[in-house]
This record gives sequence, C-alpha cells and structure tokens, in this order.
Amino acid sequence: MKSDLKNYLAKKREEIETALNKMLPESPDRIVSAMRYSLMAGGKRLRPVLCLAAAEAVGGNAPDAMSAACALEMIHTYSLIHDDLPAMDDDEMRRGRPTCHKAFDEATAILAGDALLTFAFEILADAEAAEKDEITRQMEIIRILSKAAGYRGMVEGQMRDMESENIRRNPAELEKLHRLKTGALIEAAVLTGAVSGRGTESQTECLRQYARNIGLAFQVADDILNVEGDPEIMGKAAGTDAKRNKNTYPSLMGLEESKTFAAALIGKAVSALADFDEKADPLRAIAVYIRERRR
Ligand code: GRG
Repeated sequence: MKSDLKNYLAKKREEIETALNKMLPESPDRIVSAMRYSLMAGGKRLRPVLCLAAAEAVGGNAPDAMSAACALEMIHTYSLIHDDLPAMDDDEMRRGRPTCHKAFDEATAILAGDALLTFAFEILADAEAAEKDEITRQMEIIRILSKAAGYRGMVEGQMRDMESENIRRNPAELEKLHRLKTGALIEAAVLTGAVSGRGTESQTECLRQYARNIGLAFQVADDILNVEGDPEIMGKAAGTDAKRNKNTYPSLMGLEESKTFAAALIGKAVSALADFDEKADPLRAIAVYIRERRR
C-alpha cells in the first residue's frame, strides 16, 4: 500500500476511533460492553473512511460527515454480529477475536446488534444539526442509510444469501445479491459523504458509479481472500465458503477470472472520478487498496 494512503487511512481511522469512543463511552452495563466489544475491535473502518473521503472529494469538510461515518460503522458492526449468529453463518471468530455471541451469549449478541442499529439513527437525528438547512441534509442522509441497510438493501441481500444455500446462482443473480448485501452500504457510505460535503448532483452521480464498482469489487476480493487469504492477517477463518458450498465468484468463474473481474471493476471506479481533482486522490487510492487488500 502506498505510504500516502497508509497515512491517510491511519489519520482517518484515529479520528473515527475517537468519535466512536466519545459517542459510546465505556460503561459497566452489559449491553454497552457487548456493543463496544464488537464496535471497538479494530475493523478496517472502510465505510466511515469512504464517507469522510467522499465529503472531501466534493470540496466539503470531513468533520461534517463524522456522524454519518460513525453511524455507518455501527450499522456495519450490527450486521456482522447478526451474520455471525448460529442462525445465520455461525462463525466463531471476527475481527481477530471470538464473535459477540461466543464472548457473551446469543441473546446479548442479538440485542447488541439491535442497539447498534438503532443508536446509529439516534446519532443522525441528533439535535446538534438542528439549524434548518442542516435538517434537510440530515434527513437525506437518514433516508439513504435506512434504505441501504433495510429490506431494499443489505437485509434483502442477506435474505437472498440465506435462500441461496445449496442452490447454484448464475452470475447475474450473484451480482444482484452482492450489490444488495455488501454493495448497498458501501454505496451509502460514499453518497452520505457526498451529501455531508454538499456535493453537486453531477458530483454525486459520478460518486455513485464509483461506489457501485468498488462495492462489487470489494465482494469479489472478499471471495478471493476466502480462498487464498491468511487467517492470521484476516482475523477470521479462510476456506469457509467452499466448506459451506457457497455461491462465490471463484466458484462461479474461477480464481484467475475473478481477479481479472475485480481489476476491471476497479478500473471503472477510477474512471468515474475523471472529473474530480486531487481531493479525490484518497478515493482513487482506496479503490486500488480494495483489490489488493489482504484483510
Ligand atoms: C445480518 C442484516 C444482516 C446482514 C449481514 C454484511 C453482511 C450482511 C454480512 C457479512 C458477511 C460477509 C463476510 C460479507 C462479505 C463482505 C463483508 C461485508 C465483509 C466484512 O466487512 P469488512 O471486511 O470488515 O469491511 P471489517 O471487520 O474490516 O469492518
């Protein structure tokens, strides 16, 4: 990874950690402990970083996008906690530590996920943005995020994924599934950043194209990592997709063709930023990182 991007990611991640800690400080309460156990477990923070970087790319300020960035990470963490439950993927390790239901118990993990999801929207509705002009923007952010997370987005993608067990999906079906399950929240990250940064309509449209391409590339890269990634570096098991007979890009089109497909998607994402100046460089670098990442 180029050192510019490394520094950029490190700086943004630190700002995000600080903001999350402030929003959800340590507490002896069991529910807060469980929420923080998963939230503060050192994920890549890709979605919040994308949100902040998109705000900057359209000429806005990253701090204006921080509440949306943190809300995104909370929604993402809730989805991971619930995805790991025995009723869903039944995973034991996540972010390099035992999954929430293993460290606590199933009921607590369900509640921690519920609490992170609802808290995300409490943050977005916070009265600090109560100047009239800001309320319209906050409402737009809430609309984008709730749609992306809900039954027309991530939840629908997860439903299709569950229904797909032991059914062979064709490429178009697999793409639709992933555009919903993983892509919707990644697209929402970029779009809420653009709205927070007061982007124009045409800027936002280009960013949507960027996000759609990196969103799918992220999933293709995730499928590839599940085949040839290092569990130590990833903080979770590898080889699980094949064991569960899951529909993945490598199983559908082979490993090499999956890599070519991911590279083509990244190329399209970078092309969508052609009209942006150097303020979009972090977004360009993140696109390349998504393909090359090892965790
Ligand atoms: C339970 C409603 C509900 C949805 C779950 C996102 C999701 C839907 C499930 C996760 C399953 C999975 C492993 C999907 C592959 C892509 C993905 C989202 C990986 C995890 O995201 P990263 O790599 O994780 O950004 P970190 O821990 O770095 O934040």
